[in-house]
Amino acid sequence: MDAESQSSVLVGVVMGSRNDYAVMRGAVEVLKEFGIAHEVRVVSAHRTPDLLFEYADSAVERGLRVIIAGAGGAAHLPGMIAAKTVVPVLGVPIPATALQGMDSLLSIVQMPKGIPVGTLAIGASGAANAGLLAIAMLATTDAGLQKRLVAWRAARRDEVLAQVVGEEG
Ligand code: RP5
Repeated sequence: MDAESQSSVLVGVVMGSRNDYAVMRGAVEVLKEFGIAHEVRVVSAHRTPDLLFEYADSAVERGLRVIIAGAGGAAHLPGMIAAKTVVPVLGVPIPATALQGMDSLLSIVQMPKGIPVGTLAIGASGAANAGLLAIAMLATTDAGLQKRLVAWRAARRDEVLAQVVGEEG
């Protein structure tokens, strides 16, 4: 659900380029699975800096509770957003460069003291985990959501317990 029509979007998912969506869809799919009102935007730190400022500046008054920001090349997007809002920012390094996202990871994770960005793994795992972490953050004040998150994890556990390998199958 890209919840633009809903009054209270809780999670903003932004990325530096539409090409990042191949990875960032992992976060969006998790948010959809849990029915979290969210929006998806392309916001580039170096190509649309004014939009970045406007988006981050208005995040509190728009009621956003978490912003997930994915970036590949010149991955200062999450840090710049965090610099302009106190809404928690989760950064996802995108493997879009010759360095396979290692440069993005280091750029996003090495925020100087004072302006934190919660940094996830490079790529698809990081995107999905950013969605799950956003849900866990929202769940601290939403008992129903917390219950569903616990059930989701139990289902993943049961999947693993049901796995058989080799001749045992
Ligand atoms: C960054 O530069 C984006 O996050 C993207 O990962 C990278 C390349 O962007 P495109 O040239 O693919 O649009 O801003």
